This record gives sequence, structure tokens and C-alpha cells, in this order.
Amino acid sequence: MSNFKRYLVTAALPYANGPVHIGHLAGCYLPADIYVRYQRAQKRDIKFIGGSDEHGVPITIRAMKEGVSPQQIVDKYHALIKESFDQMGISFDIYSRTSNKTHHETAAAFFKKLYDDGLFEEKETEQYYDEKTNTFLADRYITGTCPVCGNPNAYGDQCEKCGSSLSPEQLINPRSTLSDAVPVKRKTKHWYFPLQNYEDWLKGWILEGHTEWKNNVYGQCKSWLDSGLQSRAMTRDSSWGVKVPLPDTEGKVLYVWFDAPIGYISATKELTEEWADYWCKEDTKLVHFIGKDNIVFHCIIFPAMLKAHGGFVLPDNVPANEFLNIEGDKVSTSRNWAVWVHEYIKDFPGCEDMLRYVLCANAPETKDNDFTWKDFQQRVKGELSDIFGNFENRAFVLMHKLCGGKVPPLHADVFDDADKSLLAEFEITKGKVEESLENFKFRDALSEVIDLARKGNKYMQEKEPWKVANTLAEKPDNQKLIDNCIHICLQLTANLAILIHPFLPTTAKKMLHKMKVVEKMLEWENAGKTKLLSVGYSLRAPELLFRKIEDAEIEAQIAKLKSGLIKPVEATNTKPDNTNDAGKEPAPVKAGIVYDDFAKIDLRVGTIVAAEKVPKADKLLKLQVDLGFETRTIVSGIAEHFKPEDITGKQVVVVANLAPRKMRGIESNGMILMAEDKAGKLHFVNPIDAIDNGSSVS
Ligand code: B3M
Ligand code: ZN
Repeated sequence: MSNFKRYLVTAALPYANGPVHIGHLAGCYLPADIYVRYQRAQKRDIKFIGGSDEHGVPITIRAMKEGVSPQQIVDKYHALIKESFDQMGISFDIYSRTSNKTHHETAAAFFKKLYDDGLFEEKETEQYYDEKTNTFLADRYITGTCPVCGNPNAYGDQCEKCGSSLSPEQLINPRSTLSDAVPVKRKTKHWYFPLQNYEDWLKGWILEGHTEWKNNVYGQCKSWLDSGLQSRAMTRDSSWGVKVPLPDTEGKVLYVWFDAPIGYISATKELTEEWADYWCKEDTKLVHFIGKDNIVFHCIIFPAMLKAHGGFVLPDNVPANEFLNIEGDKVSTSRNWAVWVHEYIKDFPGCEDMLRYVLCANAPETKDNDFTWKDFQQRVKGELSDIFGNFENRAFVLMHKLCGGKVPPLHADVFDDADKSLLAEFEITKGKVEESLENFKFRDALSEVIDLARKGNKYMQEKEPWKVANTLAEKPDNQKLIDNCIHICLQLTANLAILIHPFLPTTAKKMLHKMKVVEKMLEWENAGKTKLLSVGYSLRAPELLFRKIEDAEIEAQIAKLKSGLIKPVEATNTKPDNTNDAGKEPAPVKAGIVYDDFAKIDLRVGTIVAAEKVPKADKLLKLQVDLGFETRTIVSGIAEHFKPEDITGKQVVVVANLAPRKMRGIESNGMILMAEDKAGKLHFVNPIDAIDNGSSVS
């Protein structure tokens, strides 16, 4: 550890195509921040690098769907993500972005060096191409019927219904998800990085050289290496990304997983002129914090690239976390099953440290874990408030009540074993926290800090200074007992501020303010000391560190989460596959909502004035619906239930303020309410008497 002169810590660069959720925080940003804050407190030379990953297919697809440019997408989410990190106290030294000029230059130069050194294989292959949108299609963007189970919406890489892994060639009636065009094969040339050439070196470096890596990380690396590595294309056909720096390569960019990790280097360049010290000197400790889905890229591909390039340090550790599920279910951005960080901040202003606490105490360090709102509430109360907050508060209250608002002296003549052993705990705890943090065991480290506060409570409970106070009239000398107890509790409070600081920075600062001490006290070397606060020093009034999380707040969050489950129009209207002759059980009633949630939905009466089948889509009808004030195009998944000619002229109820959604290239502006009977058949929901189009329904 001490052979390292400087630290370089990176946290995965999130894709700037959506906001970050608490799983991202728990997976890598929070542990990285705790580690960095601790190392800074140790006065180590350290740089903390982050930024947005702004390339890749999902960003271009999102842009195409929203009808904006990829740059507009990344500008929006980069700003949102950066702000969320800021507010959560993730203390990057730089939060950059891969659409920057420095990054494009750095990544292109990196590629060019490998190319000039003859390290790529050049291959021409046939790839699927969408002639309507003029784009090569990644497997994910081709759909068709699954040859195994007949699911009509299988993807070119996988059928989500039966789980078969597929290649686009196997799909029956393959179509492009971008335009519905039938994809054709086209020849294209790409540059492949022969990972197999680095296999032996990687085996030695990781499997023999890094046996200390976390089990989940080491295990994944071993299984990749055991099953053998292959060449991987490092370029793609796309117009969005770092241009391939070779002649005649119009329309080709670097593979996003080639350029993104180089983003760590580019960001360091932007941060400091001494960037090369951090990246090239052997006495740098490079640590990548990531989530488990990024292990192969950070432990195998990027190190092989660095090795091939030469001149760079390799990661000393890659402490990847597992996933955090929400209320028993995997996070899914398409189902909106997530707790978004920017929404948490809005819903719980000033409670950022509480979330940091719970995400660390329950971090998915060794296995996937579950976040539930109930557990959040209970941990905030039972651990943070009742143990840590309560101890700190009582120390302040009693100091004001029994010691005149000043740090009382310590009297040697009444100093006893209980005093001595609590004071000894300061140093012991410091050692344990340090050891755990150095080894990326953040949960253990945090629980040691809470444990120290628990010991403080126990000590105070045994000493009962408030009872001793009742004896003062008879035995004025007993003030000494009170003084010793409060003196030690206050010194412990100062220690707790230092120890909790990497985890809960805002809380630590609040404690400092009340103790009227400067930030310098938070330096790690001060932890364990028993004379941090001077005798006679007057401290500020008590004030609770943590507020209570009310039941209603938790219920509202759960309802919000569940309301996100309402499926988009296409999905709700497809016939469910669990129908049988006996009919379906009625669906369970969804979680309760408040009136304001319902009031957001604008329901209107309309008349279907035209209907036609959507070509090559079995389920979809394209409807024109007269809403009185305008006629809307609505795509509805009812083609298996109604013939177009049978429904023109019908009055229906329409969700009029649903965000527009493109289906099969047609923009749908609303949704028609339908009721489903036991047999799975759909029926219109409409007013009993014909009424004016545009009438509100509530
Ligand atoms: N953007 C993937 C992810 O967010 C990717 C990480 C890049 S780290 C260099 O999971
Ligand atoms: Zn299937």
C-alpha cells in the first residue's frame, strides 16, 4: 500500500442517455467516493475521475426516436447526471464527457498507435443494414419471430420470452426496429483487436498476480479466461462517436467500449498538466470502481489495450459491486422500475446523507441486494437516528444542561475503567475502519463507526450523569463524575465526525459546525485522539442530525414505483398468454394512489373517424380520433379484436396527455381505454349516450 506514491481512482462513466438511479450509486459511485474521501483525509495524493459516456448505439437510437440529435440527448443527460452526483456529494475532481475534443483526440491517437504498431486485424464481414435509415444494425435492433417459441417480438441477439440466445439469421421475418424495413446484408470492413494474443499475459497478471481481487471479480475474470478469448471488433459503422483515424473510413467510428475507458485518461488530461504522472508512473495505484456488468471491459479488454499500447499503469484493483434490486425486483429502466437519484433529491431535500447511509450499509458488495423503502425507513431510524444521532444529540444536550455549555475537564482522581476502555475504543475503531476501507469493505467499515456510537450510548446509559446531577446538593464533588462522562462523550463525538466523514460528509460538517472546529480536524490522523476538543471551549446548541422519515413518505414512494409499472399502450393491449378456457383471474388491484396522481391523467371522449391496419404488424390499428378540438393519430394494439370497418364511428375514451410514442414508424398521440374480459377479449369503454367529442372524463 505504502509503496504507492499517488492514487488514481475512476468510477464508470455512465451512458448519457438517461438519469442515474440508486443502483448506480450503490454499485460504484458511492463506494468510490467513500474511498477517495478517506484517502484525501489520509492526505494522500489522489485524483478522482468521472464523466459521461456519450457514445454508443443506445444514444443514437434514443436520439432517432425522440427526433433530436445525439448531441442534444447527451447534453441533456450529462447535465442531469452531473447535477445528481454533485448533490449526492460524489466528489469527483473532474466530471468530464467523451464528446469533448480532448477525448476525441486522445482516443483517436490511442487507436492510431495500435494500428501503426500492426496490432489490429482488418476483416471484411457481412452485417445487417437498414436501407431506409441507412444504418448498420446491431443485433439488438433487429426483431422477428423466435424460431424456438414463436414469439413475434424476439431480438436479433435473444428471445426474451423463452430465453434462447439467437443470431439475427435465425429470426423468422427479421425487421429493423428503426424503420420496420427488412434488413439486408452488406459488406463492411472493421478493425479487430486479437484479445487471444494477450490471454497468457492476462492469466499471469490476474489469476496469479491478483488473487486479492474480490471473489466476484476474480471469478468472472477466471471464467472469461478459461473459456478462451477472441478477436473483438474495435470499430463500428455509425456516424456518432470518435471517427476512425484512418483514410477512407467515412461512417466508421471507434467501438464505444474502446473509446470510453480511454475517457479516464482524457479526463485526467483535462484535470491536470501532471496527468502523465498518474497514468504512466509505476508507483500510481489505479483503482477502477464499476458495477459487475463492466468487469470484462475493465479487467480484460482495457488492460490488454493498455498493455498493447505500452507506457501506462494497469489497475491495481477493480472492486466491482453486484446489483441492487428494488423492492424484490431487478431494476428496469424500460418499466420505470427504479429509484431515480434526481427524484429522490427532489422528494427528500436535505436527506442525501440518509440515502448514502442506507446504500452503503446495504451495499451489494458480495451479492445482489435488495433496496426496499421500508428498510430505508427502518435503517434511518434504528441505526442512524437512534444510535448515531441520538448519541451525538445527548452529548450536546447534557453538556449544556450539566456542564454550562462548555467542554468540562477530565478529573484523574475519579477516572475509572469504563472511561478508560471507552477512550481506548477510539484508536481500536480507527484501526478497524481503516483496514476495512483499504480493502474495499465499505459495509464493515461503516458498521464499525455505528458500533462506536453504540458503545458511547451504552457508556452514557451506565454512567447516568442526569441521575448523578440529582446528588449534587449532598455531594457537590460528584460534578467530577459528570464532567468525566461528558468530556469523554464529547471527545467521542469529535472522533465520530472524523470517522463518519467519508460516508456522510454533510453530517460530519454539521457536527463540526456545532463543535465550532475547523475542517482540518477531519484529517484522518486526528481519529483515535482523545483530546480533540479543548477544555473550557463552549459549543453550540444541540440540533438533531437526522429527521424522521414518515410512513406516508414511504407509502408515496412505493405507490410511485408501482405506478411506473403501467405498461405502454402496445403491451397492455396484447392478449395475455395465460388465458385458458376457464378464463383469467381478475388482476389484483394495484397499489393505492392519491387523487393528485389520478388528476394528472387527462381523459377525453373522442370518435374514431378512420381506422386502418398497420402493414406487417398483426396487432396494430392506426386510428384517427376526433377529439373535438383536434383529430389525433393513435396506434392501438387491437387489430386482433376488431376489424377497421367495424369501429369507425364509435365513441371511445382517450388518454389525451400521454407522451407521444412511435410504433412501427407511426407517432401515436394518446391511448384508447379498453376493458378486457375473462376470455381475454377487448371491449371499448365509452359513454352510454353519445356526447360531444372533447368532453372531459373524470
Ligand atoms: N457506459 C456502461 C455502463 O454505464 C458504460 C461504462 C463505461 S466505463 C468506461 O454500464
Ligand atoms: Zn423464443
